[in-house]
Amino acid sequence: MERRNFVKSVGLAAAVAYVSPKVLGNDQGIVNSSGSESAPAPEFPALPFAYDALEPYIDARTMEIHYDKHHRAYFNNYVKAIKGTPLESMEVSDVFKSVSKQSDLIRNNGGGYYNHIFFWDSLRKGTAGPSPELSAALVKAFGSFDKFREAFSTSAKTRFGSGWAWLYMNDSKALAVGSTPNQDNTLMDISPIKGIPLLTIDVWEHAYYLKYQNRRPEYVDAFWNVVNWDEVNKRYQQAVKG
Ligand code: MN3
Repeated sequence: MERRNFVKSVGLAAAVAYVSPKVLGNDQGIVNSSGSESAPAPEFPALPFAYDALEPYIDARTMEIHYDKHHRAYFNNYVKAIKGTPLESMEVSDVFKSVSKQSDLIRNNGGGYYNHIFFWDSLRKGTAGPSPELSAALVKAFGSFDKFREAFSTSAKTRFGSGWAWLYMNDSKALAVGSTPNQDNTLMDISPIKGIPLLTIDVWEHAYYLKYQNRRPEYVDAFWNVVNWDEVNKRYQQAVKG
């Protein structure tokens, strides 16, 4: 399955895509007693770049462990947690809309599954910057691009403990920044900051400790060298339309 299709399955677009049961082995796609096939589990998404693609800002060893151990564990635990439940046929982004009614297992692992995909797609070296439309919206909300960057960075640097900082479009269609604890995100009904996410940074220690140790501010400052503005611009366009 193409990565593009997978991204749709976690709710960044409309369609749901599944890996064929054959690929996953014989415990998937089992025909139940009513004769209908249960939903096969989604496939763990490929990392959209090589482990060393973001060097020296984010090192290859960190990327490998972060993706292959941390992200994979959230994914596996989420798939296990929803197995045999009505959530199995739902996009994870739709599960977030009423995640307050779900277990912590689903909230934390669903968040970890989704947030990391969103984070990987937020990262790439060498993109040009915000589009004229996004730039105008950032200036409107924050006064200038530099003030936006400062607000986002401060949010990331000051999030106590583990979590994420976000640029998002709130319900009034204005851009805002803020942070969420643990694996929460702005799509969750339990989040005090709500809206369509546009850009994120993971500030869990596992995202930077090998290279930066306790120096989270250095990692946050380095992050700006690898923001995938092409993706952020695209998300902004979609958010404005939606
Ligand atoms: Mn992480």
